[in-house]
Amino acid sequence: MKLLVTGGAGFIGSNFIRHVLQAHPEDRVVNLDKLTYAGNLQNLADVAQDPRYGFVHGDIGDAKLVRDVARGVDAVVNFAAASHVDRSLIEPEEFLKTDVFGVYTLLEAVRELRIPRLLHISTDEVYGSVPQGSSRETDPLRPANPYSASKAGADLLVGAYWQTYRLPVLITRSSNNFGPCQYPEKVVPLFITNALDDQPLPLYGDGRNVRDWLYVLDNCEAIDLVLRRGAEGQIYNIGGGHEVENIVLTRQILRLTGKPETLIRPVKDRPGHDRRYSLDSSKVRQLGWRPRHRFDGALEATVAWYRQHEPWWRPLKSGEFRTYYQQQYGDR
Ligand code: NAD
Ligand code: TDX
Repeated sequence: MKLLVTGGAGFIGSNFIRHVLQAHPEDRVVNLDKLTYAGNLQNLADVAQDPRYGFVHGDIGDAKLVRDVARGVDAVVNFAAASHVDRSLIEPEEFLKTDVFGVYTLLEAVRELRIPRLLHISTDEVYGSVPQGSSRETDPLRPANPYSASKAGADLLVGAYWQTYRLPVLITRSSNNFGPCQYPEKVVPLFITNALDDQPLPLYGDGRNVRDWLYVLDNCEAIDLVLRRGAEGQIYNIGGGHEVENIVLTRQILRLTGKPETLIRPVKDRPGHDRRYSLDSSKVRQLGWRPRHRFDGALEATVAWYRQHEPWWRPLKSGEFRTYYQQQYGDR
């Protein structure tokens, strides 16, 4: 297959490109990425010279460029997004531009060029907070922040292109990912790198919000399966099946980094903070997927990765990032 992967220089996209090149020696991948603060070509340094891989710098909202790079591919896999909830509370515009309008631009290119498949990567956040039970693909969307509302908008648009034009689209909605190359603004790498630096771990609210954790390599396998075996017009939930309160996760990170619980700093809650996400993944399991990594081992491997890759994350921890956090919550 010849794939156009968009947003492939970010966390999940870069892990996915590496997975595809390893698992499918006959495949070729073009990576179109805007290289926002979250995009990092170092994530793909090990495949940069692979003749099956190519990189194009650009925006998924650039209709002409998208048509140029998409021409002749067998499938588009879209990871490109503004992806951090806290940033969407302060600067929603970028989220609407990329996560909604960018997806529209991709849909139009796929329609015009008659590309055989578009897999759009979405999120469990579109279902909103789930007090009990687990979300199924047919459940209503109740997004509660500008990030999840933008992602929900794109999902509805993708669904509309299926209904209206029978465009060959698929969607995956995964739960919270963790693993190598995740930008240290998301809770797992933020808390690991803060702990390694003996810095406080800012735990929002009462620390009892629940997330369902999925190791990024398991997500990549599921996405790959849906890409090759999924049915057109369908949505597939991909949940890790490991639901924990943030305080439990935080203590586990402190144990793995060998740091004291006195580093935990309760701070003001995130506005509109969804209490719990939970996915029913039986549909993707019926395709033959299940997570291969146990949570404890995967978190340990993730901590080891950040220990061993300080030159990767150290430059990302200075300047803009701290200002951003402080801008929002101050020191408390
Ligand atoms: P990320 O922020 O690490 O990476 C996003 C990538 O997209 C970056 O490389 C960035 O440069 C690129 N990008 C941003 N705007 C672009 C644009 N306009 N044109 C081209 N490239 C652009 O994000 P991630 O965590 O890897 O998430 C990837 C996808 O998975 C997103 O769609 C996100 O909504 C979804 N998702 C993430 C998680 C998670 O836990 N991280 C969970 C569920 C779903
Ligand atoms: O400093 C923090 N303190 C804290 O308590 C941060 C950054 C987060 N948290 C809490 C908020 C959440 O309950 O930890 C939990 C996880 O937060 P994030 O890492 O920001 O992830 P979340 O908001 O759950 O969204 C993530 O999962 C779904 C990704 O960022 C999205 O891209 C994905 O769609």
